Amino acid sequence: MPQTLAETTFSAPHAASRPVWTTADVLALYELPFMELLWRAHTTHRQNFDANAIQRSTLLSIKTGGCSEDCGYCSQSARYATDTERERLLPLEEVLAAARSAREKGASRFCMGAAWKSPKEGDLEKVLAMVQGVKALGLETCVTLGMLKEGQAQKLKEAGLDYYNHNLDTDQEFYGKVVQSHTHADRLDTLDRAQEAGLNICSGGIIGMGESRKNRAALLAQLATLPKPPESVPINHLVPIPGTPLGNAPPLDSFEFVRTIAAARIVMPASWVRLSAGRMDMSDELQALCFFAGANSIFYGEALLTTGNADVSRDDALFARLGLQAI
Ligand code: SAM
Ligand code: DTB
Ligand code: SF4
Repeated sequence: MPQTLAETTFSAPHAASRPVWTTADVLALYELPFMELLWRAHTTHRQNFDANAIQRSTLLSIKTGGCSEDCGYCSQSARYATDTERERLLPLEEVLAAARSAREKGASRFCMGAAWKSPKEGDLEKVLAMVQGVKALGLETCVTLGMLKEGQAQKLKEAGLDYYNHNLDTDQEFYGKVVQSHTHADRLDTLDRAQEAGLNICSGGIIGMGESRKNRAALLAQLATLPKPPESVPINHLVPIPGTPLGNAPPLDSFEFVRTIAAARIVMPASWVRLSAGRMDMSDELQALCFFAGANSIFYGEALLTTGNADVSRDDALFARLGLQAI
């Protein structure tokens, strides 16, 4: 493990001297006894955040389906026969109405997702207007539009965008087994462009695609050692989509998912770690364990992009039962 664990856990967030996590270091965290790992993760969490406060983001798919890419987990790829229908880019007014409704329900951030390999210039102009409109409602803004070309990140920044979401999804070694139409290096280039433009980045991955523990550790090590760690780290549990190559992926041990949240918290102590896709199928107890392990953000609302999410009423009841404060 880098230096001593105490140094790792207690070092100032994003300090110049932040530890350089290797895959072996992160694997060593995964291999700790479960209670030890949870204790260390929770301790780190408390040193950096209010452990009883959970941030809530609401997602909206602004352009659904018909994507040229072949990501093996995705309902929106045009290459697989899924139930997702191709739709056009939503009109501005529809997006703003959804954002107003999310604000009324208590979300603090509004995330807009598009099923694109990368945005065309004309489409980007329309998204810029959406970002400006949502921002004017007093919400934080996030978009996920695929790969960004030179200058596009700058335009998003100028429009007032707070976060750009672009997940590494899995480590370099496993990536080619899940996606062939673009590379892991392409994903890193986009993160680089977004960070260079001064955007906060939201980048994490999907767990449960048949990757090994070493692949999971390598993903976290890579995220933690980006030039700047992502401000937001979504940890998605694969939602198996019938018709995709991963529609029948073998189930993952829930404790391995909790270990991933805990390891993410330890290696990225000052980042928001989001318990993302897959919550609908998780028990309240499993979610509570994830919050204890350091998850402090969720997607809040009836839907993710094309699949369902935990009901708002269920989330409200869970927050009340656990004494969690929504922020
Ligand atoms: N097209 C853009 C891209 O690929 O970056 C943005 C939209 S894409 C749907 C956003 C993210 O959703 C993916 O990077 C992946 O992490 C997540 N995702 C997609 N399908 C998923 C699934 N079936 N289960 C869990 N996460 C999924
Ligand atoms: C992220 O990491 N997960 C969200 C958001 N960022 C864009 C998307 C989850 C998608 C789950 C499958 C679906 O609804 O299509
Ligand atoms: Fe397209 Fe994004 Fe889905 Fe890949 S994950 S198929 S790029 S929408």
